[in-house]
Amino acid sequence: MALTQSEIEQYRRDGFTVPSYRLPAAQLAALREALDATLESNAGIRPEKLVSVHIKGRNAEGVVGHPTFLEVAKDPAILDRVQSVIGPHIILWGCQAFCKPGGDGQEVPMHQDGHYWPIRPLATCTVWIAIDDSTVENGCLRVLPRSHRDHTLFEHYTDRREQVTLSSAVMPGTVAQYDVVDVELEAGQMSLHDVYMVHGSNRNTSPRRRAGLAIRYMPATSHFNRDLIETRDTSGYLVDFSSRPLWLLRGRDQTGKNDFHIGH
Ligand SMILES: O=C(O)CCC(=O)C(=O)O
Repeated sequence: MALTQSEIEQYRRDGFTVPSYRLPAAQLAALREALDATLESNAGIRPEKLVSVHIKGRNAEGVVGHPTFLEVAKDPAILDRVQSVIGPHIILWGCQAFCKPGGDGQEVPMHQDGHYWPIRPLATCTVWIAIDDSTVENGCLRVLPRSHRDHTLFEHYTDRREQVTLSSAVMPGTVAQYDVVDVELEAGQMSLHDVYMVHGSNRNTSPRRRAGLAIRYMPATSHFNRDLIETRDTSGYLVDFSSRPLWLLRGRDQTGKNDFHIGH
């Protein structure tokens, strides 16, 4: 159930891959149902900003989560693929639904996730699952292949436009050498991407919704250091790492410093 050799090679070379694996139909239907319930219980929140949706009840970041997202995040078929790229010691530390409604789905400016995250050494594989078909028309994920290669954090600036989902964006000039690739996925397909890879997505001006679930896994050879980044809303919504629960899903904590009690 691991990634194939060519999928692993693409992940290492380009910073992302789209495995041949797809979610079974019943799991996809459960995800859709969970998303619908989550949209209903978070009517006051922009649906691109459903942070920590895997946490039951109203979480410290103001979102009411749903248990199905946590179930999917623990799915062995997904973990096997994550293990292929980050190794056998796996911590689940985040999960966000990015749901762009038809007609007014927000842009996610091109960025590197590493700027936001208190993980040292910086490492994470994001599994991005398409809950709806995700196409150029409805604002699919866009990536800059190979931008992860040197493990460089490029300079970012604050994007002050109101209608964007993240307010930190990579300085366009710093990544001009990379070509953009649109990652079109059918519902149930997924991509995996590296923490250093530059990515984002365009607005959804089509009539069709584009929802995706981004699940964040780090190797337990890194430390989720809650003291590094204070609770703040500088990314355009509240992010509270101080109370984020961590789940050790496979292997052992290699650092001896990760806390698996906080937030549970
Ligand atoms: O869903 C999107 O359009 C953006 C996702 C993203 O930025 C992420 O997974 O880090």
